[in-house]
Amino acid sequence: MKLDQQKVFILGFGKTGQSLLRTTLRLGGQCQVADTRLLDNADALRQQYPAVPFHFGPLPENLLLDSDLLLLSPGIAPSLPALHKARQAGIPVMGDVELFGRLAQAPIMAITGSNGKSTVTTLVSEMAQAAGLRVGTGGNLGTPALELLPENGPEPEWYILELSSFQLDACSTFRPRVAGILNLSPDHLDWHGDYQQYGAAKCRIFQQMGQGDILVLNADDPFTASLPRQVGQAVEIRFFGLQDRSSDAYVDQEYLTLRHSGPLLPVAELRMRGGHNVENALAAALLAQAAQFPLTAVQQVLRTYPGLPHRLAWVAEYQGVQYYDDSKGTNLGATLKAMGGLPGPLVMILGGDAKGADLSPLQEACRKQRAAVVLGKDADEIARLLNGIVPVEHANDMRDAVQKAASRALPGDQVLLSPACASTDMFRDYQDRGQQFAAAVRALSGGTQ
Ligand code: UMA
Ligand code: ADP
Repeated sequence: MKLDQQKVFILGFGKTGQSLLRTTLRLGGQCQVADTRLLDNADALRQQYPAVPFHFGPLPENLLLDSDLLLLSPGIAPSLPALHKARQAGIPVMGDVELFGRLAQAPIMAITGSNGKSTVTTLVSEMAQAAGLRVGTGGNLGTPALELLPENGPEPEWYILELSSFQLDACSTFRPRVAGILNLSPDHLDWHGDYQQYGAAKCRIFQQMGQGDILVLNADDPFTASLPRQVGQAVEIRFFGLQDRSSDAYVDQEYLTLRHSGPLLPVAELRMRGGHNVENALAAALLAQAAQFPLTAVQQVLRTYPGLPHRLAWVAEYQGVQYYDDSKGTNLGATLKAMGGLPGPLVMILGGDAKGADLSPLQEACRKQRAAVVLGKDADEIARLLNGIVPVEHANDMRDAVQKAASRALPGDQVLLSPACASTDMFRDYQDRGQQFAAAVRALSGGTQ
């Protein structure tokens, strides 16, 4: 693919925008960049790329109309007026994953879903590496897909990508050879407009798949279980499902089992904890099998991989109370799973940016819990929901939240940070939120922060 002399406009200049700029300059494009924020490092960027015009701040509606191609960062919502106008004018638009798919030669495995993506992507990548394969792993997980393309030298044997609904929404010809949709529950509704469009974006993962390709779906999830009628006939579908023995991966007599290979290992030997991680293990094993990674590597990783930080991670015990960090619980579905993974009673720390979601199912989930502490942008809304169901306290920051949670908890309880909300209204990101939680927990016992 060449972009010689083409006028390319890149929207958003975070990690992805930078990968788009490096790639399109290499392909010969004449690039401009716009970011609707006033970036602190604007001067440094202008010095680094003297030939590239940068636009910072609100976008004039006609700014993009003289372009041959628009390249989108995932965070750019379709409702942006300048983008809408450019689309109406017929200017081609694509995201970084679409561009990546056009440039990559090696086979691609792509994983999406509302929850469990990072865990499953990391597990499969570890399995491939344990088998001695060279893989490029990234996407929504952190490293932009385009950064995985080698400038010189051979490509990896597989690319393994975690993909968000934002990234998939901007795909049109992207074709993974193996793909997985893990589950669907409401998230990012402010960006997509509604649940149906959110689901439709996820479905773009299989729309170009064909002969010889394999799609892994969750038999226990109503959305993914209903997908086969939308999938092209040439695509082979394989299901994972906790108890369903007609699935291709399931649990039988306490063993994780693959239908075509037999028992893998006892559930009790899985290093990661929680029922949702049994699902993640089944999904990862099925994806690895679809890509023909050796089963010994699959077993080895499931036995040893401890799980990613900030996913239902035990932090400390203080005065008989266990503290858990599930800061990556950024939507309702994730938080409900995390709550179900602990015995309770729980003191919940909830709140942040709910992204337009209806969090009312928290009422039922909190009914038998000890208390809730709320913070962040949607704290008032969550407090209103839980009023009369469980004692609720407001907190100003994470330290305050942990102190209030500690004063409510009784010996034997667990304090769980699983906010059901994004973090960026108060924290740099979910990692920062989880680290502040752990520091505040340590401070309870007089430890340094
Ligand atoms: N920007 C605008 N206008 C907008 C929105 C954003 O100009 O309307 C600008 C911001 O000012 C900022 C830049 O765009 O300078 C940021 O771009 P971005 O939001 O697309 O984020 P990146 O830094 O490129 O990171 C993205 C993903 N972020 C989002 O989808 C929001 C990262 O996922 C991903 O790891 C990275 O690409 C590499 O692929 C993060 C995420 O929160 C972890 N993802 C969501 C999730 O997991 O729920 C989808
Ligand atoms: P994602 O990358 O999709 O956000 P992660 O693997 O980072 O998923 O897990 C994020 C959170 O989602 C975890 O902290 C946990 O609360 C929840 N979770 C993980 N796996 C699942 C699953 N299979 N089903 C539902 N919730 C899950």
